Amino acid sequence: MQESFKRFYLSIILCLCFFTISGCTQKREYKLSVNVSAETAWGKGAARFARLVYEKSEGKIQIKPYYNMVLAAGDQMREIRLLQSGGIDFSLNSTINYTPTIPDLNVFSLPFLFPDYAAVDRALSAKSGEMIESILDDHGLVVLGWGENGFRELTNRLRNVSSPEDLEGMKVRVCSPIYIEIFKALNANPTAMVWAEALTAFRKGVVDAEENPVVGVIIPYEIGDYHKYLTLWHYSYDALVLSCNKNLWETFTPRQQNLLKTCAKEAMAYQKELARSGLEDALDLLIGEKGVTITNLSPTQRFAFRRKTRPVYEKYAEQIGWDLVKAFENAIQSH
Ligand code: X2X
Repeated sequence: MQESFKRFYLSIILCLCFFTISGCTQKREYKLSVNVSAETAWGKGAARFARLVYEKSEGKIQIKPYYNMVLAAGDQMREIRLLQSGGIDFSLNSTINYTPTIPDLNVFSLPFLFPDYAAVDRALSAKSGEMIESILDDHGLVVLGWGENGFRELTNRLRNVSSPEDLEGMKVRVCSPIYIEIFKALNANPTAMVWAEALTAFRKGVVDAEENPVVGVIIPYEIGDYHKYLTLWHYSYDALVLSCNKNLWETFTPRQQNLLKTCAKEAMAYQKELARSGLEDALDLLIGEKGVTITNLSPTQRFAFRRKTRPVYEKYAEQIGWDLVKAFENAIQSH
């Protein structure tokens, strides 16, 4: 009698194990979280990734993008927690939004670190890129590819900004602590809010200024309707990381992992191309249709901002660790 009970319980346990394991690998649909709308380059990159995976896996791996941060109830700074815990399977998010959880990612946002896109590409394909991927891995995330929101430029509704003095007292919406410190160093009045909240704040004129990439965000969200001044200052770069929860990653076969990485690379190359092209057209549209005044800073003008924000750079480099920061600086200078 006791023996048959034992066997009965054993078979139940085996069945549960079987269903749990097969349940993990045969999930009907995986969730991919995105902070912004489907119409942005960022959103289109996510859709391309999902479609490529579906096609190349012959419908076996289905990934559904969820836009506008709905999976994290609009809280872009906390999405990473859900990704780490498995509440979300994949995410295409800005590294900025992960910095409260992984402060090392602030390296991308250091003021005036990257001079241009070529420098970004060098940094991500060098040892610095590997170092960042291993940091993300230590936090339970597997990097599948790098996309790009772009260089963050300044828009405002009050006046032309070409020197730090012009920013004095200006109420600027930002999204993460390093940006609060940068704008404080410039004597502005920064305030942090998530993107959905920020859009209402621009509409109502509750804040005077914001900073975001032109093609990536300013155009699709029609910021030119509220802010008639744009300063091209390239003060901070915004990378997007396409990542997967590590426990989930381990349920995929090596072949599937390979397929996911290949699709991610292809989708992110497309996404970057969208984000990088079209700047000239975007600026023409802002000037012609929205009546925006554009200021392109000269190297001397840019240097005035750079000098004032240098203490923030050094403070954050200390926190991040100079070995990581130096690895980025070396890759950027290596040409
Ligand atoms: O919140 C922002 O400014 C945005 C949309 O660029 C990010 O998600 C970092």
